[in-house]
Amino acid sequence: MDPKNVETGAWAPGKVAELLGVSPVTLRSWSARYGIGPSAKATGRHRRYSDADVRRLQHMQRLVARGMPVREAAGTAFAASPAGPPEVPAARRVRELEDAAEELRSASVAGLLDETLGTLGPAAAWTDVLAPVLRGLGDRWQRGELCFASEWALTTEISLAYERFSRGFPAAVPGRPVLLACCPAERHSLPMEALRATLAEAGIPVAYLGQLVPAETVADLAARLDPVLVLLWSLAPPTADDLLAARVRDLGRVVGTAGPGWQHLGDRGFARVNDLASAMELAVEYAEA
Ligand code: B12
Repeated sequence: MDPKNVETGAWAPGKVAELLGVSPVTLRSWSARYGIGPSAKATGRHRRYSDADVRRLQHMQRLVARGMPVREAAGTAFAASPAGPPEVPAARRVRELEDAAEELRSASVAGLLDETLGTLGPAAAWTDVLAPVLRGLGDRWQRGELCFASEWALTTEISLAYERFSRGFPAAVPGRPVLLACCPAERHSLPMEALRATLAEAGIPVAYLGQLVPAETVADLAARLDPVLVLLWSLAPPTADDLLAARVRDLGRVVGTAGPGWQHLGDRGFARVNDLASAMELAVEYAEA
C-alpha cells in the first residue's frame, strides 16, 4: 500500500481476489450485484481497485464475518463516507492476524499487515497489534503448543511488510545515520525492524544491519559510516554482547543498548532503551544534535 496517497489504484482485480482469499468470479459478482467495483482509472482493458477500495472490501468481509448479510455489508462498507471505513479495533486486527497466520493464508497476512501499517503507522502498529500477536505466539510456545509454522509464516511476513513500508518513503536526506544492529548471536530482529520503519517514516537516516551481525561487521561499519548513534539489540541475556558495545565506544561512537537482554548487566555507561518510544527519542536526540 503506497503510504503517500490512497487513490493510486495499484490493485488489479486478480491481486485483490488473492488478497481477500476469494475467487475473481466472486469479486466480479460483488461488483455486478452490489455496485462495488474498481473505482480507479483503468490501465489496459481492466479497471483497477484503489487502496481505499481494498480497505472497504476488507471492511465488508469483516462485517460478513460478523454475520451481516453480504448486500448489507457491501452497503455499509461502501457507504459514501469520505473518511472511508470506520476505525478497526486493535483487538480485531490482532485476532484477524492470528487467524490468518494460523491458517497459513500468507497473502491475507500480507494484506492485513500492509493495511495495518498504512492505517496506524509503523509504531502504533507495533505496540497495539504486532507485539501483542507475537507475545501471544510466545505464550503458546511456552505452553508447549507447536506453532512453529504460523510463527515463521507470520514473522517472515512482518519483516517483508516493514520492508515494503520503509521503502515507501523517499530516502532521508543523506547524513550521518543511526546504525541499528542485532548482537552477533541475536536472531530476534522484529523490534529493530519496527524501529527502522519508524525512523524511515520520520525521515531520519538509518542503516539497519539485520540479525546475527558479526562483531567485525558492526565495528567496521561503525567506523566507516560515522553514525550519530549505534544501537545494539539483544532480546535475551545470552546474546547481550557488552564487549562489542565497549569496542564500538572505543571507536569514539555513541553506543546505546536496546532490549531486555541487557537488563542483567547493570549500568555500563551506555544509554539504555527498552521500548519503541524511548528508542525513537534517543535516535531523534542524536540525529538532531
Ligand atoms: C518472533 C520470535 C521468533 C522468530 C524471530 C523472527 C525475527 N525476525 O525476529 C523466530 C521464529 C525466528 C524465533 C526463533 C527462536 N526463538 Co523466538 N520468539 C519470537 C517471539 C514470538 C517474539 C520476539 C519479539 O519480537 N519480541 C518483542 C515483543 C513482541 O515482545 P515483548 O515482550 O512485548 O517485548 C519486550 C521487549 O522486547 C521490549 N520491546 C518491545 N518492542 C520493542 C521495540 C524496541 C525498539 C525496543 C528497544 C524494545 C522493545 O519491551 C517488552 C518488555 O520488555 C518471542 C516471544 C516474546 N514474547 O518475545 C519468542 C522467544 C523470544 N523465542 C524464544 C526461543 C527460545 C527461540 C529459539 C531458540 C527457538 C528454537 N529452539 O528454535 C529460536 C532461535 C533464536 C536465536 N538463535 O536467537 C524464546 C526465548 C527464551 C529466552 N529467554 O531466551 C521466546 C521468549 C519464546 C518462548 N516463549 O519461550 N523466535
